[in-house]
Amino acid sequence: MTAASMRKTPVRAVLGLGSNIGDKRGFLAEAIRQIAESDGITLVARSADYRTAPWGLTDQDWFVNACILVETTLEPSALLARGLEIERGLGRVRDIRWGPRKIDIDVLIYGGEEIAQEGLSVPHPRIAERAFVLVPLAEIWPDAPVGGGLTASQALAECPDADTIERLDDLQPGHHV
Ligand code: GSY
Repeated sequence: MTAASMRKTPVRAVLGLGSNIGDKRGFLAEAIRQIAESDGITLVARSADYRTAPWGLTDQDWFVNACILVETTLEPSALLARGLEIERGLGRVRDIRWGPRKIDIDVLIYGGEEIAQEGLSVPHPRIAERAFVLVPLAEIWPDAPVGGGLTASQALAECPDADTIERLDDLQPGHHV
């Protein structure tokens, strides 16, 4: 880690995770474990896992989605790079846009900052229209700033497909969906 990729004061950030191939909940759990063990990242809160209908390309398997709240001294680009590294390690192949994936790790929120860099827009521009993000996010941080002056719970109240999101039971040892 270079000094240029670090901040002195930790920033609250939210990462969104999703998977719709294979052991979906296992991929999420392993990704969260690796994020929590990363230098410069402390896990603060984890949402439940949610079963969600595919958005974008609808002719694909359902997803498991979750959000985590972290405190991080990594700069946004370094946080994104760490997520991509974990995705690659778990075997994600980026081929079809909006297509099936073993694991997806998005930087959704980074403090109250607005960031527009190559490959990184924060707050993520489509949070407010995606119930699969808003439901887990509002569970762990209802007042999260999701852009447009809205909080997660305010955006969720306006989100038409919020009732299609199904909370999954806490995992038992050896239990897979
Ligand atoms: O942007 C994340 C990947 N993704 C998802 C997802 O995570 N969940 C659901 N339900 N649909 C999705 N479509 C895409 S693309």
